[in-house]
Amino acid sequence: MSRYINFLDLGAQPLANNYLKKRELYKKEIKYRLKVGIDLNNKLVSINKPLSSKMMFNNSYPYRSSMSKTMIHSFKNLAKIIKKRFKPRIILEIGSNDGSFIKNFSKKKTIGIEPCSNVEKITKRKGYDTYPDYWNKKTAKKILSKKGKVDLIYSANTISHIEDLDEVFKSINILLKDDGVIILEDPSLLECLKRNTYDQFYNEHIYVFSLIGIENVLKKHNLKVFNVQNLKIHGGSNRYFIRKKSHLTKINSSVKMNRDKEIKYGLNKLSCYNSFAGRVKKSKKKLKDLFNWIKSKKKTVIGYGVTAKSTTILNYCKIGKNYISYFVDTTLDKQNKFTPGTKIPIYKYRNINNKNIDFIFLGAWNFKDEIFKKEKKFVKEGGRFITHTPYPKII
Ligand code: JHZ
Ligand code: SAH
Repeated sequence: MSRYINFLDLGAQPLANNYLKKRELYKKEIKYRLKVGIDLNNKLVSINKPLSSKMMFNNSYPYRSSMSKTMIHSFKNLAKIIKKRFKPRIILEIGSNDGSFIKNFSKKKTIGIEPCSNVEKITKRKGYDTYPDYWNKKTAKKILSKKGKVDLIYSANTISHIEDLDEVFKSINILLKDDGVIILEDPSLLECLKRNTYDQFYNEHIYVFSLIGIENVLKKHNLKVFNVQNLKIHGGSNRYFIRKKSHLTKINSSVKMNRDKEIKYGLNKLSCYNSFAGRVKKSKKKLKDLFNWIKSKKKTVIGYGVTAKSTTILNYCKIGKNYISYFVDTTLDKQNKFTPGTKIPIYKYRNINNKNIDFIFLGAWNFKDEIFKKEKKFVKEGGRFITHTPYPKII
């Protein structure tokens, strides 16, 4: 029997990555009620009514991994580790997006699975073997018949986007060699709660995983985590190294350490999530107060990096054009469009000019180090940033 309990209500939300064209501004947007809950049986935290994959991931998907140097470096470093430690002959990536990870390997060694054909094409054009498919048993069997079993399966920021986790791991078990390795990487629930980053919840993030949640899912598929790496990426992510139970040799001490850390924080108890929900409500009020104060001083705010996460913040806190004049972003498919729900214009990123801008709201707060490095001049000339994490403040 499921023991799923809602603990957070983030209100009516549009599709997080559905940037609006000018002609769509007066059309009714699809909205859904974003609630978050926990299944107390397996400790999986998820949004309560996931939308279909086809609705979210199709041939007009705008997200490109390559838009941040931080991601490019992270993928490059991981590729080095993989080559050195696991020496795989064939690697499969689930959710390969624009090829930012697989481009670190030779073309003969990789297979990419990416259902958004507009993005998949980018990698295919570079000569990589990619498939415009969703990851499931049918896809796994197709690859098996064409290529045989693979040595390593990598997936970053993707498994958390797929509702049926049993199907994910059954499909992995079809294609992975018995002594193969799985590496998964997703935002950490512990960091999300610690940093009050409630914006990790939106329609695409069906789950925000903890190690204890992941372990409960893997158990059913005879898979086991043998190492956990804590990463700074996306405001704190975990990289899980997994093997088939039958071929497990050693379990790194990081697994127990992370499990203990999560249990000590209370991730196995509902009370921990209820206090998080309380902090989120306070965060909303504080952010709104901050924006109102800035407005009363007649200062100008723009947004920097329009993210799926910022869709949640802006719609939950009801921050629209009256508070943020426009966003800038380097992603071609987001430019000259408008933010979902709040309809704030999005422009191509150009050098920031202090003359007309007093504050920058960090939509891409997860890349703040990269952005601060780029915008030294703005700060030197008196410009300031606004963030909502760990609590709303001016930096
Ligand atoms: P970023 C997306 O989330 C959606 P989002 C998805 N669900 C997910 O899990 C993660 O990605 C992986 C821009 N930018 O990565 C680029 C600049 O303009 O936080 C991006 O549009 N200038 C699949 O949307 C955005 O910010 C810069 O200097 O929350 C960052 O988006 C930098 C560094 C970024 O993902
Ligand atoms: N791995 C990249 C991209 C993350 S974006 C990175 O970490 O930056 C998530 C990607 O997963 C999207 O490109 C999306 O199309 C893909 N995706 C979503 N559902 C999927 C599914 N069921 N099977 C395979 N890929 C999926």
